[in-house]
Amino acid sequence: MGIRLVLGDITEQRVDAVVNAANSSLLGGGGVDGAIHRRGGPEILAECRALRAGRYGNGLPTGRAVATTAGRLPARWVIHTVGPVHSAGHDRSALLASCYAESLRVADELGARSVAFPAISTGIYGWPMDDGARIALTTVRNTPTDVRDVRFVLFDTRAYAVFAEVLDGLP
Ligand code: AR6
Repeated sequence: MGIRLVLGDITEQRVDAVVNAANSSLLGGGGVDGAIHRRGGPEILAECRALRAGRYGNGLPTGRAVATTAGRLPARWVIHTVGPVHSAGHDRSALLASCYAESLRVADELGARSVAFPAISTGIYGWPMDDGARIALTTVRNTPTDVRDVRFVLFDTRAYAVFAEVLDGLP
């Protein structure tokens, strides 16, 4: 599997699946989530509402992932996952790792071969970028998957630089 870093906007990626840094309501929010629903249009939200009416009546648990189609985005699917809110007192790293592993598992179920990830939890959920990058890159590198092309889409040059440094240091 190839891992690439891209500076840009996740909603513009021409990949099979883009991953959304959602919240457990699945009903939208700010950041990546807001951008995906804004650019993707109302079909995505309609599918999210159907998931809430069915399988995820209590919301999507933190660390889990579920797919919808991608509306007007260039991607075919959106894989929604819920990152943990960063906490200084509790180590929630396993939940953040689970977001990446579960998203790849869902991508495999869909038959997706290319997936774009944002830096989950590093915005509104407050995760430090360097630790978020380490968890993201090591989890993706170590998760068995049929996905051939994983792209991390970083929104600014600082995030890009942090991911590049961590990727360079991986064994
Ligand atoms: N493309 C790529 N990266 C982006 C984009 C974009 N269009 N927009 C922001 N980022 P965040 P979280 C970066 O806050 O921390 C929402 O309200 C951003 O700079 O989107 O997991 C949800 O509904 C940061 O580095 O996600 C949840 O309530 C990273 O993407 C909550 O925010 C993630 O930032 C989730 O918070």
